[in-house]
Amino acid sequence: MTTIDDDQIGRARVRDTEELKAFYSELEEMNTAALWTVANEIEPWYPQPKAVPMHWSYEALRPKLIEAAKLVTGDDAGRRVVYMANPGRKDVSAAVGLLYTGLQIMNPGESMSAHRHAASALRFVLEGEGAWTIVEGDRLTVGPRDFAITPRGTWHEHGNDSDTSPVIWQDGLDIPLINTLDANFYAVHPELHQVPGKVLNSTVLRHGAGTLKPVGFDWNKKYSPLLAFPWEKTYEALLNLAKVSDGTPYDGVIMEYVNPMTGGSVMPTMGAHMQLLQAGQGTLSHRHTGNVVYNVAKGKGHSIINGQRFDWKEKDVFVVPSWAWHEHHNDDANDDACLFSFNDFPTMKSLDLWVEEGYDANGGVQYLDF
Ligand code: GTQ
Repeated sequence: MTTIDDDQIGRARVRDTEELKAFYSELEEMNTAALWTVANEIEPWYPQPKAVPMHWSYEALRPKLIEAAKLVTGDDAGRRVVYMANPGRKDVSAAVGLLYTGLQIMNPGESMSAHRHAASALRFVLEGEGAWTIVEGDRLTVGPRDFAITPRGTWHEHGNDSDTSPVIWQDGLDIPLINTLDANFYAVHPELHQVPGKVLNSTVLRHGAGTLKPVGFDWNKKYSPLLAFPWEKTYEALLNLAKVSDGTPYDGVIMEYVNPMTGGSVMPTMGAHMQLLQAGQGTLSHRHTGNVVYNVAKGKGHSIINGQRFDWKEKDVFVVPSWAWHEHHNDDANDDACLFSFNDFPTMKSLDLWVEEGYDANGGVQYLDF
């Protein structure tokens, strides 16, 4: 390993002089600059995320969502969302890294118009019984703790069929990433609404069998043809896995939502997990490239992120920036806790940028060089 010291040969260590300052001004007028004035900043020794670790309390935010539902109509807002603005990433409306997340509220009987974009989206339902979303003509009905995806370019629209209670779900999108890449597009549906097929949840009926793959069905898109992942099946799978495995030292019993055709991530830019921490369980700390947005699906506990403690309970949101040390603790001695999360790991991995290191049970660091 090299020494982290910028005053060495191989790093930029030119000191300012009057002559150099004049030279820099002349370069600036020519829309140029000297690399050595920025080199150490643009080539950091290790990742320097602008986003900071953050936690948002659902209890504190829920009244604001109810207020938003009175203040603006769905039609005027497009989507009625309060989003998580990381103090270090306000420039790109990101919650962490180049990931966006927000809490969307839909009043009883309300629906939002259909649209599509080059950014990919996902939802994790927090409350309400009447939620539906139509993705490429498939009408999906979703309830609390269900996970659903809206891959890039797919027409989608959302609504709430309940007569009595609002629907609140968490949106996750790669908007800041796609905008940073200057690759975003947006379109409003010409009819404002899609005509859904007669069969509800058709992608779940076709692809939701898990270990059984339909024969004679070709799929050449880069995202999962299965668009919704119900909580009951997810929790059952975690409980079953917990019978035969302790999971990983850093995450406990953890499973990835996958594209059933490939076993890979649900979308090419974003992946998602559900993990289970046994009653009283605490994990070892690790860090890796890649950013993660969490929602507490069940239980209460705390996470330590770069030395800072964040206490969480059901429906809270928290984020772990790239390369931040993190560990999770279930603070309930009698019941398990579950964390839903989504991430940019597929982006990191497909660009060959994945690096990970962690503590072992003896407190030593398993260092993996990049
Ligand atoms: O439902 O597609 O929270 O386009 C932000 C932007 C949700 C959506 C958001 C969006 C959506």
